[in-house]
Amino acid sequence: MRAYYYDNTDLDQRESHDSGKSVSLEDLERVGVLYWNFDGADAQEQLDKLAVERKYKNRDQIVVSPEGLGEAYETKVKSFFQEHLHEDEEIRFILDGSGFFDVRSKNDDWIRIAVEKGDMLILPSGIYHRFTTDAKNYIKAMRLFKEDPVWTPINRPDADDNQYRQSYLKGVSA
Ligand code: KMT
Ligand code: NI
Repeated sequence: MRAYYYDNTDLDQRESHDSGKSVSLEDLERVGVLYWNFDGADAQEQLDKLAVERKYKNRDQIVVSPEGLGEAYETKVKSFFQEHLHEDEEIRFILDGSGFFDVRSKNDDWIRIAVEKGDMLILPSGIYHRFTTDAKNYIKAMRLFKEDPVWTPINRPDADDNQYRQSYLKGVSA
């Protein structure tokens, strides 16, 4: 994992867009984003332990690639990249491949989080974010959730008055 400020050029979303300005784990924590790296022989065990601690009872797997999604691939990639939030955490464990999660900083700039195999990422409910594959066009991820999966994205600015947005903003300004 590497996190950095997005460079805001007009290049394709799948390019790295690395401004050269790094973002630390502490900076990520300040906006409510949690990160772990689970690798080695006990990666699965580490993941299962976290899932128990945080009460993530359900999980599934998704492959985002032209092979995995067929003709829907380009449309899916575009829709994942629409700025949105959820009323639940977005919890992803990267099983293979790579991609980019972008989250908004406190100053409303984009922070790009480049993820690869072994990366475990939790985005808090109420944070504006988006996702894209990178130029390799392949990522396989486990999606975890507490109860039944609810993937409903609420796009910006429709979610500005949402109660989860409001409590997220209170939490990060505290
Ligand atoms: C999401 O919600 O943006 C996704 O699930 C993207 C694929 S997971 C790497
Ligand atoms: Ni999302």
